[in-house]
Amino acid sequence: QFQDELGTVNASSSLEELRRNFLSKKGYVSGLMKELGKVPPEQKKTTGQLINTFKQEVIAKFEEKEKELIRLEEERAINQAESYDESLPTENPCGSYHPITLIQRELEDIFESMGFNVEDYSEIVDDYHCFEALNIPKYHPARDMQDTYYLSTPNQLLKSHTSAAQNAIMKKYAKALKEEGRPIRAVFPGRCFRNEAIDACHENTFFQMEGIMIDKDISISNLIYFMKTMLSEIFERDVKVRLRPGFFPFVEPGFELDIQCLICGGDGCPSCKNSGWLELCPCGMIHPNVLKYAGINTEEEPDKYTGFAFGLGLTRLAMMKYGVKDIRVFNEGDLNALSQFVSK
Ligand code: FA5
Repeated sequence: QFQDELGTVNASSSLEELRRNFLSKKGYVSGLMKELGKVPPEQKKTTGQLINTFKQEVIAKFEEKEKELIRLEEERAINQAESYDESLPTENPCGSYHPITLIQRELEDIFESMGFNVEDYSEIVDDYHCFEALNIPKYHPARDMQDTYYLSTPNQLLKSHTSAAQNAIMKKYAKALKEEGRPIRAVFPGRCFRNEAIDACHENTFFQMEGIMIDKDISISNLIYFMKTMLSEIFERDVKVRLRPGFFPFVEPGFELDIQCLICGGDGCPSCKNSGWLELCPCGMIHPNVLKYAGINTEEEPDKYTGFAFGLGLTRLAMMKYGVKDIRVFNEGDLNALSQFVSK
């Protein structure tokens, strides 16, 4: 009877019921023990042993059944769980690139087609590379131009501008310039961090793309040519820009290159802080000290090589190119907003 009833159990609740019927105080096994009194004395021992063996068997079978039921219930739960089939088509099978990635890649292509190398640089930098190698000595007031995040590790900070990579990249190519006469042409995009008051055109985390070109006889006209080419390729239409003097210790002369705001057409709006213009790409001729610190010009021939540098605000360029009114959109991670952009 026990075997038959055990065979029909298919859930832990009915197993419990069977256990009560057989093993509880009022259950079948206890009933058998009570019946032992009625057995003739010479059969008591063997009958008692028999009942005990039966009880042990019942307990063992219960444990076995219990394990089997747990296994079956787990299997059932796994089968019922929402299954994931990665081969099924989805609504948006391609995903999408972040607009900053798109514009960065476009720019990399443009500059590569003009012979520039694309370089990468760390986001954690030291004081020397971020400032001193750029002609900004310790305690120089120009350090206040950027509100820098310093790390608790001594002499480590979050890159506040991509110019922090200039010295290392100049050194990387200095030998080929001096020994083989290969001009240095490099762009280096990167994420920058500043403790900024955030508004429609300022973020504390934003992207820049730095560019340098160094050779004999590089002049402001080369700089203007490359800036114009880059802007006309990116916008594929006429955009108004203006060049005005700007101060950065690592260039001399230095310029601010502003773009007329494409959100308001120059009338003034929150995206350009109502000025009609947006600072986009400061630039200038690389300061002789910066070239000297990178080992490019020697004491004997201090002016042999000249070069230009620019620090393009990539996030602001993306605002203008894609008509994004508020820079915060780029960091908010809202897929509805960010998945609308496609590359050319
Ligand atoms: C610099 O960072 C210089 N290193 C640029 C440079 C390089 C000058 C080489 C000369 C030669 P500035 O702090 O102005 O300069 O930043 C450059 C550009 O980055 C700005 O014009 C702007 O487009 C962008 N930018 C700066 N701060 C922010 C910010 N908080 N949010 C978004 N974009 C910013």
